[in-house]
Amino acid sequence: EVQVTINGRSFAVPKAYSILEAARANNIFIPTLCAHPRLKPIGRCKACVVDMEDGNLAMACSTKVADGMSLRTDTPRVKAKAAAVFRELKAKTMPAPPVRRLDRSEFENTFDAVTACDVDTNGMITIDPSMCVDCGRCEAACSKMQEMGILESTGSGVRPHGGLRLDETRCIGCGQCSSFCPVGAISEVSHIERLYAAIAEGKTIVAQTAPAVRVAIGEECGVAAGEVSTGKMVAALKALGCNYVVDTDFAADLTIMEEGTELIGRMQKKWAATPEQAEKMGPMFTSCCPAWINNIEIRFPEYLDNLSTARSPMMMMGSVVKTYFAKKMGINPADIFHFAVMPCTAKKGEIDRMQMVTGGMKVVDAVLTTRELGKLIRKHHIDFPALPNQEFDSPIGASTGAGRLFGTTGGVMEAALRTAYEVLAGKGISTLSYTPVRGLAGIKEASVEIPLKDGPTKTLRIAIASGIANANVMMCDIQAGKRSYDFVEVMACQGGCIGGGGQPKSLDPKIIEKRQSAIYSDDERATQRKSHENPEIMAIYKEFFGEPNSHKAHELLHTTYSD
Ligand code: HC1
Ligand code: SF4
Repeated sequence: EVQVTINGRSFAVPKAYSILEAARANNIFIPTLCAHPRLKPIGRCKACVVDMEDGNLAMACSTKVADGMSLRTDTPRVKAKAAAVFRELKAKTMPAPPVRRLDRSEFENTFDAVTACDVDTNGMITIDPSMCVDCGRCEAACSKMQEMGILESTGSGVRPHGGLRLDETRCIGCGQCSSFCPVGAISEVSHIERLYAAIAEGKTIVAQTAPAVRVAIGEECGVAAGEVSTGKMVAALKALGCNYVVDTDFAADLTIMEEGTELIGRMQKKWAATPEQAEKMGPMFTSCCPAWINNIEIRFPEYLDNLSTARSPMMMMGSVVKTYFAKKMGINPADIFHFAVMPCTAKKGEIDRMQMVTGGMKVVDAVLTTRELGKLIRKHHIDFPALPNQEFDSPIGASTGAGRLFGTTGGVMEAALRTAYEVLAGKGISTLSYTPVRGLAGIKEASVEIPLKDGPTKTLRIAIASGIANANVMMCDIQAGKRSYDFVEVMACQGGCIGGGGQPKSLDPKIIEKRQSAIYSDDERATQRKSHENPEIMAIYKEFFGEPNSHKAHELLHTTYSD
């Protein structure tokens, strides 16, 4: 017999044993595929690697034990290697997911055992260290660009800092790590299977598409960067099996009506208050970016009352699809599968927030990123550039230039000003393209003079932050009394949603500028450029909501936050 130490525990085993036999005799799991106790070692699958004391890896099936040998079967690189072997084999041999059966194969059981503990997720992004090549990009995106510091490169695959699981960290789900990963080791949590399942169940499929998707989806399927592909995107979604495609931009216009009314209400109180009281009230923050909401809940909970109560356009659209739209179309809301195509990974978490359950229902059933839609278009061999343009479906498919602007940093502010100024001043803002809020600076500020129609001229102090690092700098300054505003727009990704963590991966250094120019040109092309002029918005208030901020609007279009 010889003495071997496995994972810090010492065992006496026959000297003719392999490491694998020694481990099995002592109930220590080493994943294998080609090895079989009644066959001589084959040594082909290479899933059984173990970490030797000298730093080398050895194959447990074909390495004999030796007296005093010490090894580990539980290190990250060993687990990652086994998971990688099984994933590769599965990809090669079983392109479709194996059907769940009672008599699961040995391969399936071992596959689950080696991969389940390995993949880490918080419902928005997922990390598979076995695919990681340690390039360091995700860590740089998270720690240097976003200044979140969630991830670390360990030399044997990326992991959250401090040995935490992802959902124990302060990750906000922005997904920037996934958009920079060159191998897919960090990716969005896929919702493609949800869509396939709903189609198979015969549900009525309703898609909505975010403002930033139409200026980027082309990059995934053979169209030049900076082109607006709205009509082709709608056509592609119909070709993929959607019964209806409606426009998140319509809901962005709806957001302006709700959030703009809320802002006017807050400002009227602020302007009537003493300067000290007004200062104490602080700014109103926009609430459409879910990674920003996660951030304020985690890091600045004392400002939760300063968040607009308006749900994001995506969630407003969900409520509208399962109430107003379902009724108009004569469809039982329970038979609708409603998914959103978003440039964002955090949106996958937003749909699961308990505050979003409306009438006992989840209003958005799945979120596909722009990248996932690109994958589907390619997988189904849809010739995207050749598709004829198709229109969004009425009565929730019309948008104004203001709604379209939401896709870029500064866009929500610009859209809100177009409407709020007009309501307060009784006449339109002099320039529709309001340049102080345009461009890609991380923090932008302006003071807007508003001659009130029934009183003096008032000043609205506005600011815009894009990129969560800039937002956090701004927040610390606000806390310290170094900055003071009335209305602040925050988007967690640089450039706003056009630079979202679910957007196409690109090596073009000017990619954000190109997408931003596409958004501005889409605004200029619009027949109406102010949210309150959208005829379908006027109709939905007349027929369904009554007034902005009405009781029904509060129930379906507003929310609360978690502290
Ligand atoms: Fe966005 Fe929004 S603009 S958050 O950036 O308010 O994701 O595009 O859909 O909801 O409209 C994202 C984009 C998106 C919402 C809108
Ligand atoms: Fe960091 Fe954002 Fe990735 Fe979370 S999602 S790990 S915050 S880059």
